[in-house]
Amino acid sequence: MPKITIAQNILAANDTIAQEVQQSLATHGIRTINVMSSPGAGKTTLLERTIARLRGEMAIGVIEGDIETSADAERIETAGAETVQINTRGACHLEAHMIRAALKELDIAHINLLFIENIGNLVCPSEWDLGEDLRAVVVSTTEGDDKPAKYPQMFAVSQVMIVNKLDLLPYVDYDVEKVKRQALAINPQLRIFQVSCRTGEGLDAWCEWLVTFANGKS
Ligand SMILES: Nc1nc2c(ncn2[C@@H]2O[C@H](COP(=O)(O)OP(=O)(O)OP(=O)(O)O)[C@@H](O)[C@H]2O)c(=O)[nH]1
Ligand SMILES: [Mg+2]
Ligand SMILES: [Zn+2]
Repeated sequence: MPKITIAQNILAANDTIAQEVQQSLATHGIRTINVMSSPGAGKTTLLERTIARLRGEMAIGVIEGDIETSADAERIETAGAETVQINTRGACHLEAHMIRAALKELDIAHINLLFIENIGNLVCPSEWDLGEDLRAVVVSTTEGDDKPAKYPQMFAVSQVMIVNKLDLLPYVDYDVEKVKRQALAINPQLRIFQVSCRTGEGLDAWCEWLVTFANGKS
């Protein structure tokens, strides 16, 4: 049907640009993570905490995707990483051509590790290849423990899952083991981190793994 054909053409065009982005990142020795989640799971907070811990060890760049505002990019710059804001003006996911444009604004000769914070949305960001090396999905204890089962595609295409807001477990009905079981049933290779960006719990393990990832070892 025409609609489906158009959608496939758009995705195919996206994949071609994503390959170009991937090549350019690889040429510069940059390792890239596409960070996805529902709105408010804690992507920006996780990046702020991560930058604070790792900025002495490596040069981190961030491409911030938001529908509107540059609030998240301002938070990231304050944390100490070079940042480019993309405002999609309505689009609910990032596309590879946006990343290609954003890379022109970054000092890519000096960046080791690049984060792309995608639009808060558990659905269509999973369909758009951005040329990244790895996809990470953040879930949090305030959003219900049925998300992997209800949004399986996001967990199928990710290599890493971060369960955030562990500090709120006493106040919410959230079974971390159930979430892990659901996610691993969809994707047995998923690497899982359990953190609280509020207390710092679990962030050492996450940052240690990031260092090996940035060095191309995982
Ligand atoms: N209690 C608690 N709150 C947290 C934690 N991590 C983030 N938050 C709070 O959750 C809210 C949303 O965090 P953000 O980091 O802005 O979430 P986001 O995923 O970047 O949101 P969008 O960019 O809008 O999709 C903020 O009020 C954070 O302070 C945590 O570990 N514990
Ligand atoms: Mg954010
Ligand atoms: Zn979308």
